[in-house]
Amino acid sequence: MAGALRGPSDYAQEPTRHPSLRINAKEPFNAEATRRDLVASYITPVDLFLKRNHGPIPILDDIASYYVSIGGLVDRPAKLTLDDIKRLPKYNVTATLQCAGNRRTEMSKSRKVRGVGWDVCALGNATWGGAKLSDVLQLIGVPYHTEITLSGGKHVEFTSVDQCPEEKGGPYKASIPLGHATNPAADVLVAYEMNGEVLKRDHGYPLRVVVPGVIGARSVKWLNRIDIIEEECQGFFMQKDYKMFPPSVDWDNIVWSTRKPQMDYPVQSAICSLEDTNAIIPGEVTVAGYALSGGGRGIERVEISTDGGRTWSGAVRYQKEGVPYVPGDVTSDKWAWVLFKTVIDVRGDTEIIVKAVDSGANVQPESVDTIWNLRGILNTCWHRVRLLTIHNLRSLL
Ligand SMILES: Nc1nc2c(c(=O)[nH]1)N[C@H]1C(S)=C(S)[C@@H](COP(=O)(O)O)O[C@H]1N2
Ligand SMILES: [Mo]
Repeated sequence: MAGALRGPSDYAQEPTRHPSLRINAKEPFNAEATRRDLVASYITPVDLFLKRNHGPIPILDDIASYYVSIGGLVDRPAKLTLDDIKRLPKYNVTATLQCAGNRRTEMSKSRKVRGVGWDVCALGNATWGGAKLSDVLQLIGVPYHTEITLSGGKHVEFTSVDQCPEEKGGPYKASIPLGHATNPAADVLVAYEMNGEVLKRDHGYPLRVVVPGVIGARSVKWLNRIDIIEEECQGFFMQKDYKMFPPSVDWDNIVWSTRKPQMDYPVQSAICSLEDTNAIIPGEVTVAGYALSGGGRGIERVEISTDGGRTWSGAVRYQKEGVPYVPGDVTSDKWAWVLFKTVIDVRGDTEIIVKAVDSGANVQPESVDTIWNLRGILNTCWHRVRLLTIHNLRSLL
């Protein structure tokens, strides 16, 4: 079966999806939760979790003959079945997966960008169950904390089975540095569970990679191969996509090779209890949403402004009920978002702004123009929503 493993070439056998999802593209299927659904719980239900695809969803249900081939620059190439992976120590890692295209629609309003439009919900927070990639690689003779192998391997490439137009019908691929892959503390998983259930087809059944703290594009679903390679993966999604260019670069002057593939995501936050524009009755308004950063950095502060950013007040951050959130503490989920909440008193028309500060003291940029890029990735500018008061509504009720 492996080697010849290939997903379908059309969309005749897609899984069923939750009706409340906001669909941004049907084929390939790209959908996000509504804002309120997304922050209703710390752990995102699988049904409401971001679905981000570049081709039809593979069907790999012949588990008896399924295996992952591990090869490239290694002394002991191997074929690992699902059971082989499950025999390794199992870890449950709560990590937020965020697509680099999150908030692209908003960036496109400043100046047009190319790519699937996303509101602020192209992410989700799940507890992933699986083996550590560092243990999988150790099994085939690559020790922990290896930056380079004797045969010159410096990157770990993940290859899927889906047919992506960008790869001319070939599979989705990505790589991460070998030092990252072999660092047990980086918690990179070869996952077979999501929120305690068998991984769903939409999310990579039977096996996917989860690279915590890194843009979603590197967490390859429907894993077919793992290869130790010399240079980073040359696939489309590493070399011709998911790179951050400055606003001066456009389609007529882009030189893709001048940038590295994006890995960590920067600090981000968004308000999810309100839409972009809201009609409200003057009084108390709940401002709630999420904040997260990449690279395992925690969230130091989440702040709200109602005067255009002149003054800010802190919002309460939380992950688990009854446990105070302390960034960097063992009680906190290092790779996961924090939710925030605050109540403000609104008298008249108001713009509410949120921004977060991570534990590296990184802040979100004020304006989208300074980070505009032609692919519309990593829109992390201050998130703003507008409240328009309906002054007379109360007397009508
Ligand atoms: N095989 C494969 N893996 C993939 C993709 C894909 O299209 N094919 N999309 C990537 C992108 S861009 C993102 S953001 C995440 C989304 O994962 P999810 O659909 O489980 O939320 O998967 C990544 N892994
Ligand atoms: Mo993505």
